[in-house]
Amino acid sequence: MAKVALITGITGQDGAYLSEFLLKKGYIVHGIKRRSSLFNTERIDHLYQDPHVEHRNFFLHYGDLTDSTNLIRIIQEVQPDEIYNLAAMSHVQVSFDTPEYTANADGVGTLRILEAIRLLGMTKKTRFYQASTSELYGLVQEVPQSEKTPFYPRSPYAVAKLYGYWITVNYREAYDMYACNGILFNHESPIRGETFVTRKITRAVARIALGLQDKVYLGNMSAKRDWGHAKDYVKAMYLMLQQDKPEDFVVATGVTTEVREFVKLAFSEAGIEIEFKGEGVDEKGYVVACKNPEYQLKKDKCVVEVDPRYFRPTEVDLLIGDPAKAQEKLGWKPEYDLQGLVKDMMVSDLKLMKRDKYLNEGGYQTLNYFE
Ligand code: NDP
Ligand code: GDR
Repeated sequence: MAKVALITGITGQDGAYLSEFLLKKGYIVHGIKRRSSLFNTERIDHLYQDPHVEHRNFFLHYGDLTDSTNLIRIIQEVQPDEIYNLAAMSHVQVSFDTPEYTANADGVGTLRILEAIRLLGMTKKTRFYQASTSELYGLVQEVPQSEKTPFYPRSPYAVAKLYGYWITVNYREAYDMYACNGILFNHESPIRGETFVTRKITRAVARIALGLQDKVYLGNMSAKRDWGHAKDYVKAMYLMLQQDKPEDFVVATGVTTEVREFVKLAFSEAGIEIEFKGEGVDEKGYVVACKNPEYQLKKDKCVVEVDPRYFRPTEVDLLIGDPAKAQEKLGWKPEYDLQGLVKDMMVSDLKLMKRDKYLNEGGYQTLNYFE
């Protein structure tokens, strides 16, 4: 019998990669998507199956983490062997604008699913994965951060996720459920949301190279993140649910990099060398050399500026994870390093922006905002 998985947040970056991964493993995959006034399934459209076709293995259900009865009904109908709770208002800066909603969806939303499993009498059948985050560490206590490092969340998002983390631990201990937290450090990809810093950078670099835009405005370029590839990280989620007993795991590369270094690497993938001058809000990035004859960028052109609107009320300065436990117990090993990640994202965004340029030249409007 094929295993059945239910993925919340299936339309997001991780939901899309996890769906592909589980389908390849022979799972029947169900996902919860939100109703929206426009189609919001671009990342999983290649997996879509017409409801009129027989022998489907991919199903979508309308739902929302803020709606208990909806979640109970879907879980009862689907009878999943595994639930991956990936749905969340996942943008740290936006959580300062929508703190109450973020608490409801990211914090209480986790409780709603756990409680649905319990009320339906499925605690022995259904294994549960919670998308916890390195944002829990927040204010630096120690590095590298491991499963034993104390938490100090620094945003409404991280505080909501702290509730999600502990309620998962509590249901595991109180009801003997197979429930785990994956404490995942930042992971990116060509389908990363356009407003997270890596994707904002790779899209902007591609647009600057192609002459579609002049420069990119960023916030705190001194922040350091441990960036991996989402394709590698969804494998760790799956592995966490295949063990003899449920445990929490850090998933990270163990390498940390400044935002400004990521900017340099992205430009470098396009054959453009840049250097930063100045400090704080006056720091700017200038072209040193453009080795790709396809792009017309002059030396000394300013291509990066700081805009304080992207500063956060409280920032997480340094994240670097210790993936030793995941490597030892799960046998997890990433295939991509940072260079490979940046290359994958740049190849994809250059292709996408060439398409946009072509469309613009034909008189069609394309997405051109960067908030
Ligand atoms: P995305 O923002 O790409 O995807 C989030 C998903 O959640 C989308 O499908 C979104 O739907 C859905 N969603 C948002 N709010 C609700 C709601 N109220 N009810 C139902 N669905 C909702 O995030 P990622 O794929 O990058 O991350 C997956 C999870 O992992 C998130 O929980 C995130 O917080 C967490 N995480 C991510 C890390 C990363 O670096 N990517 C690191 C650590 C943790 P829609 O498409 O309609 O917006
Ligand atoms: P993060 O990711 O907050 O770590 O959360 P993000 O890419 O938004 O920010 C990373 C760092 O870059 C700095 N930064 C900017 N960030 C954005 N978005 N836009 C900018 O212009 C900019 N300039 C500098 C930020 O200040 C920050 O320090 C991500 C999300 O996926 C969460 O859901 C997840 O839990 C964590 O990663 C792990």
